Amino acid sequence: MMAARGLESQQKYRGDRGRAVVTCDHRARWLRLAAGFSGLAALAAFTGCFSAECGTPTIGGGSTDLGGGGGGAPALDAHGLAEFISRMQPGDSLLVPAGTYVVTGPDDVFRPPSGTAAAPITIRGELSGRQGQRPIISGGNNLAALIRLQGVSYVHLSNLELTHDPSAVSEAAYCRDGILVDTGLCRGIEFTNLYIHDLDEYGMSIQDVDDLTITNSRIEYCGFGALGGPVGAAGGWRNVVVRDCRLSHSGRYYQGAYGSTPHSPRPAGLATEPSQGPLLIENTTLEHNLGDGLESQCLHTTIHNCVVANNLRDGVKLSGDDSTVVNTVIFGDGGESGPTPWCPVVIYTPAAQSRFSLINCTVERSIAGSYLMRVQHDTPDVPLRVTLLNTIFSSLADNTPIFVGRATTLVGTNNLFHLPQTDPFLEHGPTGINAANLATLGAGNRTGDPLFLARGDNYHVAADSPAVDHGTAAGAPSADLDGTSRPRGGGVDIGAYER
Ligand SMILES: [Ca+2]
Repeated sequence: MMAARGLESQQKYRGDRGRAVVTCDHRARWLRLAAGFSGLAALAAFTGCFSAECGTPTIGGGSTDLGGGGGGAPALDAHGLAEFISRMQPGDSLLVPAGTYVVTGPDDVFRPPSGTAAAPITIRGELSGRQGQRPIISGGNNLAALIRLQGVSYVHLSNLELTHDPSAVSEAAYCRDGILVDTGLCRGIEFTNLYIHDLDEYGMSIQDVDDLTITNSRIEYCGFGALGGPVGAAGGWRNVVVRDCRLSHSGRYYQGAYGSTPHSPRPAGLATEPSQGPLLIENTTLEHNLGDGLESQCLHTTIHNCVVANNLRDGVKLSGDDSTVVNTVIFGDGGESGPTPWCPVVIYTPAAQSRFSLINCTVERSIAGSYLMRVQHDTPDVPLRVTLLNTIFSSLADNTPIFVGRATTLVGTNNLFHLPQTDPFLEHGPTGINAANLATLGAGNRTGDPLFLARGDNYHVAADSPAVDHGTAAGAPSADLDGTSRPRGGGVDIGAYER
């Protein structure tokens, strides 16, 4: 049945679908792969490995078509690709050509098998055009996901666009997750240069993974969130890196409709369940999400060089021990105006003595009657250790204090506070801190207008800002959010940017 359907589909899409090119290290492996592929008999003959890919020029000089626009061979559709992918073996590399591949049912879902550390499974889209257009994998019929990894290891995916089928209507256009990582621990996974958008649930739903890297990817307009997933059964997220990504506009698309109505309680840019970590989020922008920008319940979370902006609910929300935010700007109200329970920074956990740090961050939000930061607001008697270093806290609105639970040990060094309409601006249990007793917080703290170049947009500071040269070098990162080395001028600046 599968073979017949594959060929039928290939003929149906003949001429307007791309060519799939498989490359591999060894001719023998390729032939074995080809022999097992049900639709291959009618396709173009093997001509050798793609030398640039396999690095074996004695074999190379050609490529193998799984179908396509040339030579009268039938093109391969999503179903054929899915079948082929299911037969890949460690070390195999599949080049998915330019084109659109419509996933119409569960049999079309890409389910790569495991590679090995030395010989991963590689599935790479062929970039086309001046804009580097990726092959598009689109789907509908309320599919759970377009790509599914279940307990597999050493799979590398790159250069693909995943979305719903824009040519379909109503349920035929419903598509839930882009990539689903569930049912078993996945290891050694790399996702690079993916564009995932306009899906009903998650861009990527990730349950249990160890050693996952997501780089240079853009995930937006997913109904439940860009990166998220269910509670893990094997430690959740471990050794996860998210780098050079844009995670935005979560909750602003659902089943064909755009708008500002949330369809999940808190569609976030990134949200994890409790996990072992570590999790590193670096050089990544999380903005315009209808839920939180970023909520990590991973132990050992590091947020480095990120911009978290204009999210409707909390900006950065942390609950895992040993979590740090560095060189990160957190700002914007997401369209909220009145008092809200949402904050730019929230720290909460039932785990006593958990440690959290903000280092060279810039935190700004001006919504009257709302906290600028909350630490153990609901469980003030559970003690934490919180360090605030070289960080700017700014709000122009009335009554926008920083709240820190009374049992928490708070150490603040060389921070700049500018909350002119809130006195005291920091509530630490029974202690109210303002300019008069700021020294009780620690050394080097000060108050004053940071003189942002453009509040709401550009959080670099003016040359005469009180942030300039008033940070401490001890514990400061060696470069700022722009990559400019620290210190410059007369010393380290307070905030995410050095001038
Ligand atoms: Ca400086």
